[in-house]
Amino acid sequence: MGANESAPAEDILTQDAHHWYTKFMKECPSGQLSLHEFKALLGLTGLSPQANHYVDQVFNTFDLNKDGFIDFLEFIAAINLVIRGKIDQKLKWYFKLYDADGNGTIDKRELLSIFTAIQAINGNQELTPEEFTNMVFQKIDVNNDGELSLEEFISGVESDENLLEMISKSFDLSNVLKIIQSGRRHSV
Ligand SMILES: [Ca+2]
Ligand SMILES: [Ca+2]
Ligand SMILES: [Ca+2]
Repeated sequence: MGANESAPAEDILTQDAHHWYTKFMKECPSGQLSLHEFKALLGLTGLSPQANHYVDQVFNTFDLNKDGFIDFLEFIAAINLVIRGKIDQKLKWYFKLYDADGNGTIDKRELLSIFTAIQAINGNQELTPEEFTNMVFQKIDVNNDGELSLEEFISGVESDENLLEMISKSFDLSNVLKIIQSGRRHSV
């Protein structure tokens, strides 16, 4: 008790957690967000199959205990990680997201499909998904086997500021957060 170390970041986090909880419960009174509600909440309906697949994958990555719902703790963990996590943690998380078949490496097809989907959601980007994918592999597939290991991915992206920025931008959740923060309701 009375530990005197100041941890402003954590104080802010506690306040935020309460704020997020209120928003979350308002949107999702059951406290368990289904995939359908998740999509409705974010206005992600009527997507192309590829974009839809990406959203499914984001949902599954958030659903840490794999029970098919995002509960408040999982929701906070995801937000927390995406907003405030250390670069390492974030990259691990992105890696998991991009490794669609979960075999522990990212191949070109996986990266291409995720960037095609992201582009479908985010709209215009400077590079086509193909150009982007090829660039990423050129830069960070160190042993040139056409697959990105977790090591290659993390050390490669970490050591390349442009790439890091592009990867971070491609998974910018600020729109999502804005929607939730504004307390938008979806029809139940
Ligand atoms: Ca869950
Ligand atoms: Ca894979
Ligand atoms: Ca490799």
